[in-house]
Amino acid sequence: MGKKALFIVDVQNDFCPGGALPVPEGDKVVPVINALMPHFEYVLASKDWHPAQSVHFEKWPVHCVQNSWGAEFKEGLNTEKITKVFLKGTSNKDDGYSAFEATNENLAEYLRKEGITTLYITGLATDYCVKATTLDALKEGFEVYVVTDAIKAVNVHPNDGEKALEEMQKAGAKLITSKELLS
Ligand code: VGL
Ligand code: ZN
Repeated sequence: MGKKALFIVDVQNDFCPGGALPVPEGDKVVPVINALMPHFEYVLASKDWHPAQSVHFEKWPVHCVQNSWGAEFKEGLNTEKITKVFLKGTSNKDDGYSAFEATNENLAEYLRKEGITTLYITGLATDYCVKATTLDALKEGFEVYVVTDAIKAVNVHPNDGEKALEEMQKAGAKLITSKELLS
């Protein structure tokens, strides 16, 4: 049987209140994700990891610049449990929303090498990097559960988060709550 991994998308200071591109209630995912960690052998994370200048910053305020405070994991996240970090958004020529576009290590290859077939996706933001990572995971043939109380949306438009969830489900993602996952 395939192995499962907890995947934490972009839980970084800049995406939380007080950061450069705050996701409303972005910090609320931290205790939920921390509670899930002990139940997984593999706890993988991505970081939005932009060069100081990027076309990405024509759409968004400057955020998650490589090696800056804003790009660090959100305070309180149990980072000692994280077994591997995938850096994405590293090109100055595209957005690089998906963790499958990580450049320090190829995520799909890593998962296959470890025999991981199922991802439980958490983090920020539902309507951008969580969505892009989920859709790419499905395209690559992985089974995907999105943990609905462990994600938060930017909601540039009010229903973007809900629409993103529908889109992920249509593409084959399953929705689960952390309570269901822990029971
Ligand atoms: C993200 C907007 C810009 C995300 C990253 O992590 O969802 N959103 N860069
Ligand atoms: Zn970004």
